[in-house]
Amino acid sequence: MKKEKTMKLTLPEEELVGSGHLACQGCGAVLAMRDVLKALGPKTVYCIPACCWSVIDGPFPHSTLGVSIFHCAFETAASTASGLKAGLEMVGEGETTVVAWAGDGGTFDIGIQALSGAAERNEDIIYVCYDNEAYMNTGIQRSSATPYGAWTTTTPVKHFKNRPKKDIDAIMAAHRIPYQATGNIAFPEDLYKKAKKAKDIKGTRFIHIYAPCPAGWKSRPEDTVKLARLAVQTTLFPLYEVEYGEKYTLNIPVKEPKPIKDYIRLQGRFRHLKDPDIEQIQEEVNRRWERIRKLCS
Ligand SMILES: Cc1ncc(C[n+]2csc(CCOP(=O)(O)OP(=O)(O)O)c2C)c(N)n1
Ligand code: SF4
Ligand SMILES: [Mg+2]
Repeated sequence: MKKEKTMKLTLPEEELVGSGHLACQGCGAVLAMRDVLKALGPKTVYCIPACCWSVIDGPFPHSTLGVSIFHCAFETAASTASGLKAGLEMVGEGETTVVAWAGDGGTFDIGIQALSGAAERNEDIIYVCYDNEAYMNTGIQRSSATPYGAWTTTTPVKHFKNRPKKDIDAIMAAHRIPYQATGNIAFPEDLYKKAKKAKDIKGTRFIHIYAPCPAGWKSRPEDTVKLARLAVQTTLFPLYEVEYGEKYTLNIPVKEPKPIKDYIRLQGRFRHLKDPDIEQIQEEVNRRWERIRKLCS
């Protein structure tokens, strides 16, 4: 009989995400929070705008998180976090890490003005975007992070999304902030390391985490980690860091990329796509991967 391979994770065992949260089964956003909080530790304050995570946490006075949360308006994650940090400094709590934790809608779309302002001022905050590629909390509407070809309730099958995903990482690199990185829940040690590194840097830090959503992607909850891994193995979502908008480092090299079809066929949101549509997506993935590889070389 073939012996099963087992792998021991090197993450700390202490959990700051408790049981009893309100997320759907297989929610990638919860795994993202677990990995990041393990790195940041209890001396952290979160600022969460309207998104799935403002519900997942639980109704007041209960909370699944072992740290304080300030729930803010949808468009204000970065500006509220900047204010929180300034206030904490004034009362002698400047060592507390302040995190703005927002979805893709709150980051790529409605919160981008506040985020751009904070990044340009180099506010001393960590901004994390967990990207599930649509407005999930309000019923799966398309955002500018939704990929080409996807079904959502506002891009129905006959009019599937025909624009590419916005390149938020390039936008953030243009701000020349001290640190930014992409992260993925299927690579917890890489994500943990990045959050830890971000914690020790001053100024604006941005982490963009790929977080599958079975409810919105029409995927099986048990495929969440597999899908996230495939996003890296197909080079759809490369894992890299950028310092000051210039120094790019590739963290997970991919020697023989898997075909994007393997990733697409596991998700109901792409069920309507025909082979030529998938070939078009493959070409775009190859083109973008080539660009990132050049930047990282
Ligand atoms: C100004 C404003 N507009 C719209 C809403 C309604 N709303 C709440 S959460 C949400 C979707 C958030 O999407 P995203 O940021 O991607 O997070 P997700 O729900 O996917 O986790 C919307 C549209 C709101 N709360 N405030
Ligand atoms: S809708 Fe998606 S992101 Fe929101 S809790 Fe459910 S699985 Fe998580
Ligand atoms: Mg979203």
